Amino acid sequence: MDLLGAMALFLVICLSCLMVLSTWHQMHRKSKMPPGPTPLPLIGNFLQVNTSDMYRSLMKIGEKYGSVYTIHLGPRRIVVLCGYDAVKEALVDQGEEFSGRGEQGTFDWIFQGYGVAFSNGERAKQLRRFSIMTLRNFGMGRRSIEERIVEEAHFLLESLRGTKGVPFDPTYFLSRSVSNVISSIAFGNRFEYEDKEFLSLLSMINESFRFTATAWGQLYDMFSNVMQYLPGPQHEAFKKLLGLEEFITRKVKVNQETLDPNSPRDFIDCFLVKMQQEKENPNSEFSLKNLVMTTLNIFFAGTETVSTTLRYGFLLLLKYPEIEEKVHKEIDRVIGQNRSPNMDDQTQMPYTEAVIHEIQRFSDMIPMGLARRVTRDTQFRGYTIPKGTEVFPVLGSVLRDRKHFARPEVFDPQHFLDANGQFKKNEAFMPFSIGKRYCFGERLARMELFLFFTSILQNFRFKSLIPPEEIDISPMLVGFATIPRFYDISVIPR
Ligand code: D3G
Repeated sequence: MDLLGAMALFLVICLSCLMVLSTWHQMHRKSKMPPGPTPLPLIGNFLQVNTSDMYRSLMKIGEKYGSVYTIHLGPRRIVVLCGYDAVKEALVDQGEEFSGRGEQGTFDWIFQGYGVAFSNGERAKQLRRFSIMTLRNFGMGRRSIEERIVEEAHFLLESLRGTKGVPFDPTYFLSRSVSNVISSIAFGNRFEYEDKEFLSLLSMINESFRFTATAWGQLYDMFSNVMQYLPGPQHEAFKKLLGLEEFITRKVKVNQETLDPNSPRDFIDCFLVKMQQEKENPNSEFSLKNLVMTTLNIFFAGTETVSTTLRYGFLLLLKYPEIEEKVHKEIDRVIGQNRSPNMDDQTQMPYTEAVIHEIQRFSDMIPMGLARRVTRDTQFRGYTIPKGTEVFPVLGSVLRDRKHFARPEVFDPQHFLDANGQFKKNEAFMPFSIGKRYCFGERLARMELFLFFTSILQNFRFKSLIPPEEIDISPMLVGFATIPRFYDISVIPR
C-alpha cells in the first residue's frame, strides 16, 4: 500500500469513528429527552400526523406518550406540552428557560427573525419592553384606548344598521372595526370603512391567517426549508404578507418625513424617536427593519385574532339563542338603552363575562400556541431538553383540560360561573398563553371583546337563516389558527 492509500484508509477509519461517536452522543442526549414516536430520517414523524388536523394528531400521540413528549415534524424536533400542569410548569415555573421563540414557517418567511413576535434573545426583549410601554402610554394619553373603542363601536353599529335586516357575512364588518382600534395606535388614524386600500389590507391579513390553518400551511411549517423554493399556495400567502409589509414601509416613510419628536402621533413615531435616542448604542435593536416588522406584528395580531373570536362568538350565539337572550337581559339591567357600555360595567356583568370567556375558550384561536424554544439546556420533569429545542405549549389542550372544565367539548358559559351566578375565574383559561412571552395585547383584546360585544348586543338581536339545530359550530380549519365556518347573519334592531 502506498502512502496515499494508507492516509486514505486512516481518514476513513477516523471519519467512521467520528460518526459512531456522534450517533452515540446524539442517542445519549436523546435518551434524556422526553419519549416519543421513532422518527424516520428527513421526514421525522410525518407519517404519524394528519396535517389537516395537527391539534388532534398531537393529542392522540399524547395519549400514548404522556403530557410531555418529543415529536419530529419534518426536520424539527419539538417537545410537546399537553394539559394545564405541563404548560404551567414549563411556561411559568421555568419561565426564563421556556421564553425563546420557535419557528413559524409561514410568518418567518417574511419576518426573518425581526420584529417583536417572532424574534429571540436581546432583540425580543428590547422590542417587547418598548412595545408594552408604548401601548400603555397611548392608553393613558389624552384620549384613552377605551374611548377610542367606544367611538369605533358607534361606527360599527351604524354600519350594522345599514344592513337593514338583510343577511350578510360578518367577517369584514367586524375586522374593520377591530382593526381601526389598533390602526389608530399604530398609524395615528382610523380608516373609512369604504376605503379600498383598507379592505385590501384586511383581506391580506384574513387570507394569510387562514392559510396557516390549512393542511398545506401546516405542511409548510414542517418543510419550509424545501417548500419555500417549490411552487404552491404558500406563495399566495407570502404575496399577501409582502403587501402588508409594503404598506407599513410606506407609512414609516411618511412618518419619517413629517416627524416632530416633541409630539409623537403614533406607535411608528415613538419608535422613530427611540431610534434617534439609541443611535449611539451599538446593541440597540431599534432599527428600521425592526420598526416595520414590529408594526406589522401589532397590526396583524391586533386585527385578526379579536375579529375572528367575535365572528366565532356570533355564530355560537346563533346556535344558542337562549344564551343570547340572557346577555340581552343582563345588558338591559346593568347598562340599559340610554348610554354606551364602558369598562366599569364589566364587573357588574358576570354572565356576559362568562359568555365572552367561553367564546374564547371554545374558539381556541391559537390551538398549539406560538412555538417556544428553550434558551438553555433545561431540566424538566426529569428530562434534559437541549438548548434551542422547540416547544409547543398546546393551549387548546389547556382550554379543554378535563381537570379544569366540566364539559370541555361543549359550549357552556357555566364553565365560568359559580352556583350564585357570579363570575368564576379558571386558571386553565389561557388563550393569550402565559409566562414571559404571553400576549401583551391581552388587555387591549379583552377591552375590545367586551365593548364591541356588549355594544352590538345592546342594539341588536341576531337572526339565523337556518334553524339553530342545523348550525355547525365545529371549526372549518384547525392549524396554527382555528377558523370558524362561513355563515350569514342578520341583525335586527332591538
Ligand atoms: C401574525 C403575523 C404577524 N404577527 C403576528 C401574528 C400573529 C397571529 C396570532 C398571533 O400573532 C398571536 N397574538
